[in-house]
Amino acid sequence: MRTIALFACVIVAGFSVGAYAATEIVHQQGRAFSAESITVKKGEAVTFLNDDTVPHNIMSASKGNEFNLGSQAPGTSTDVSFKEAGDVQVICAIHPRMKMMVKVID
Ligand SMILES: [Cu+2]
Repeated sequence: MRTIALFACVIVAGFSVGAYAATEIVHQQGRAFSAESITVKKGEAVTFLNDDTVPHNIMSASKGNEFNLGSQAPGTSTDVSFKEAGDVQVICAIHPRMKMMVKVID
C-alpha cells in the first residue's frame, strides 16, 4: 500500500513539472478526468487517453476550440490541439459529471 501511495506522488509531481511539456496527457479512469484543469500553449496538443473500462465521448462547445471526438473506446487515445487562447470547458457527452478545463495561453 505504501508503494502505491509513493508511486501516485511521483505521478502527481511529474504532472506539475511537465505543465508546459509539448504534449499533455489527460487520462479518463473511473468516469473522471485525471485533472480538473490544465494549462497549454496555443497550438499545443493534448492527448485524451481513455484508460477506463467504458467508452467516453469527449467534446467542447467553447468558442474557437470546438471539437467532438465521438465515442472513444477503452484503450484508445486522441490528440486535440487548441487554436484559440481562452478557457475551454471539456466535457464527456455520456457522463455529465465528467468536466475539466483546458486553459489555453498565447
Ligand atoms: Cu464519459
